[in-house]
Amino acid sequence: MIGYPVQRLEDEPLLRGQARYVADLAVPGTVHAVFVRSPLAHARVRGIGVDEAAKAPGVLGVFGAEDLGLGGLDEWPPPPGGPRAALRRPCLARDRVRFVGEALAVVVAETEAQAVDAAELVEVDLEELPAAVDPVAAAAEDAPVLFEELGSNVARREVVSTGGDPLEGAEVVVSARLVDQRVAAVPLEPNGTLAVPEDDGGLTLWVSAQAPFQVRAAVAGLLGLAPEAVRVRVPAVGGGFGAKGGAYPEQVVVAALARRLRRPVRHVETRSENLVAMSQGRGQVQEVTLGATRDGRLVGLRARTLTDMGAYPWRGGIPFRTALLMAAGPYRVPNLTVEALGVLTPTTPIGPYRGAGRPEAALMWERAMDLLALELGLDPAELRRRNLLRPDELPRQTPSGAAYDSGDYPGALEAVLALADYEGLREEQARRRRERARWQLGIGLACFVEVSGTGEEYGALRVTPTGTVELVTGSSPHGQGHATTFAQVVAATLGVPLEQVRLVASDTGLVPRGTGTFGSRSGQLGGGAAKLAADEVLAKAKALAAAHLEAAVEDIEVAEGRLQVAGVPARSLDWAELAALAEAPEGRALLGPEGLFAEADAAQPEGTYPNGAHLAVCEVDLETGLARVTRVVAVDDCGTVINPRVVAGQVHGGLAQGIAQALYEEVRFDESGQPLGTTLAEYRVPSAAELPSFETAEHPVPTPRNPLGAKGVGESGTVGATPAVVNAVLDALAPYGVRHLDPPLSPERIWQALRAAARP
Ligand code: MCN
Repeated sequence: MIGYPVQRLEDEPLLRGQARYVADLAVPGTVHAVFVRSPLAHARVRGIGVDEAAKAPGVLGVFGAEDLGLGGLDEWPPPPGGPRAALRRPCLARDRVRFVGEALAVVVAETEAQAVDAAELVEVDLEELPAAVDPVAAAAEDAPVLFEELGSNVARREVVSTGGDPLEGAEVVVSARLVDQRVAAVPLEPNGTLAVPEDDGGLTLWVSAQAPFQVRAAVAGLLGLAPEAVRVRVPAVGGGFGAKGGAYPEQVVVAALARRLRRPVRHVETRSENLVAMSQGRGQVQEVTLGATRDGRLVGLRARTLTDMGAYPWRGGIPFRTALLMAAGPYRVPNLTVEALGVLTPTTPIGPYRGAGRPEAALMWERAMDLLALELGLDPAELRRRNLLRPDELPRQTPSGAAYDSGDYPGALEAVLALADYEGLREEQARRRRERARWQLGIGLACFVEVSGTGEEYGALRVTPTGTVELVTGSSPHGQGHATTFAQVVAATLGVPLEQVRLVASDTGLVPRGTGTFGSRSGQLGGGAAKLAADEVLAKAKALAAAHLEAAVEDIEVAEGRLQVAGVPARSLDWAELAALAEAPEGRALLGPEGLFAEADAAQPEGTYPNGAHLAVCEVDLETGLARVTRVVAVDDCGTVINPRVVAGQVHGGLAQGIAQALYEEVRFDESGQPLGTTLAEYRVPSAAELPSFETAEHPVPTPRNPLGAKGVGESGTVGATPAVVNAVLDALAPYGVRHLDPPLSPERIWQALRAAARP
């Protein structure tokens, strides 16, 4: 069962259009909320006029911050001194707005159309304040500040260092300034909330989310309710990609409205709303210097990274911290000093977006490595070969606090080179260069290590009277295939068919506790907890079977769908019979009232470190600047693979998003903080037509840190693909004098660079 490419069990309703999302839920009497959002990036709120809106047809109420009296959401993870009250993200802005799209007021009406019309009538009186939109400008000492209490826009500063001058002894040094541009998560389904007041004074909250317990904690906390009084339920989710990982102000407001009005209240974002209100990702400016010996051995890294956190430090601390954690990359780099700044700007808040810090670190390392290879006149693969950590150098503690577990980084590189026919590609490239072909070929490599699966996760297993095995998990799947892969883990232990395992998830009324699905954690931690619980249930069932079949416990073995006395299929019990026995007096005497039930909290404080080597092949048209990706070969190490089909699917999704960042996507603002492009006509998300067929392979080295040996895989595609594609395009352009370009590598950017380089 483990390692078998089982078809996903959860796909049928999704493919048939039968899955229900927040917008599809039909609760009688539901009314609709529409938010009034700031049209300015940075302004003082002088007043909000609601009289006209309140009189509009169908309107039940118009509410501002004062009316609802809600507090704010704390920054996560907190900085060393704990979260700062002054920097909380308000649920509705009170006297200041700090980004275009920040919610200022909310209108509730019987129909959505009425609420939209009435929201137009709300008069917002704002006094525009100066804004430093560019994060580098915002970090300057004389920049206009977003929070007077902070006195500066620099919300975080951390330094990791091995001490001294990291470049001392370097014979060759390369430097670059790189911009890892801001991107949007763009899930097919935007954020949505449906809050239903219950007769007992509690609340059921349907949300499109990745971590229902985080939403419950925030909503209950801000509404002054006991956590149990808020039941958070997650129906089908149309993508989260990290951006649905935390609690949003809008969720708290909708919950407060349902209690205030005693009506079910729904809010679902429009696409344009989503492109300003949902947290965005990346947004890092990197100044990097790499030193090496003349024969290409790394001596040290010095870097200064500036992470745009957007208007509130709310969840921008996650990518900020992870990028720093991964500062040592997959290489043997004896010395490093990295200074990381987290800077507030009057823009949509930054939060975790698939990869959340690791793609930033990988782009920095892999661009710098290619520039170093160019400087040394060494093949990029050879430079990496000389510096990748070997298996015997792991486990390893890095100066930035990462605890690499296991892996064969050079093996993954050799595998990708072989799969791609690296030599053949270089020959083809040389041919096109010789012939001065219009379409030049570029080959890009990215070697990386990333972090996954920190913290803990809950799992419980119960055998029901029919013999169905119910697995309760604290993870909250939204596309990752947990119903399939967790069932494989349980089936592998208990010997039951997959269809006999039922996953219970994403409902705080049915799951006692949980962390959620993000940080590529669920396979190893949710699956790991399922494994621990299944082992315990199996031990209980074996004791029960031994007593009933009058055999020794050691002689009871797992057979297909049953337990039997070793080698004697006639003396066996199926799981329904075992469940009945557990309920009978002898069973109760043996197992206690819990019967065939076990629960576990899988914990993994150090996390695990997936790694891999990705190779991209691009063709670049010298006449138009168009770059197209013709091949992506990805070799990944996610430890023991539970389901190769699911893993390949996860890698495909990540690669698509990584390529999208390399070539197409970018969130841009003008100098006053107005977003340039809040529709999918302007924000360029590629479709399958722009992407090649992916070639993926696993190079697994199990981790010793969990019982499955699994590392994460949900994000690795985004970590490797962006630098691989950027490196490929720049490899094609290298003979034409273009040293570096920041993504997205649009035809215009490439064309301009070619023209500038060609000028004498
Ligand atoms: N798996 C496996 N063998 C392994 C590791 C994982 O078979 N060695 C399986 C797991 O059991 C799980 C899947 O692969 O079914 C992904 O596992 P994992 O890497 O643990 O990631 P999570 O399940 O925790 O998912 C989170 C991850 C993240 S962080 C983002 S962002 C992301 C992603 O998953 N967002 C997604 N994949 C997504 N896929 C979809 N469809 N939609 C999103 O929003």
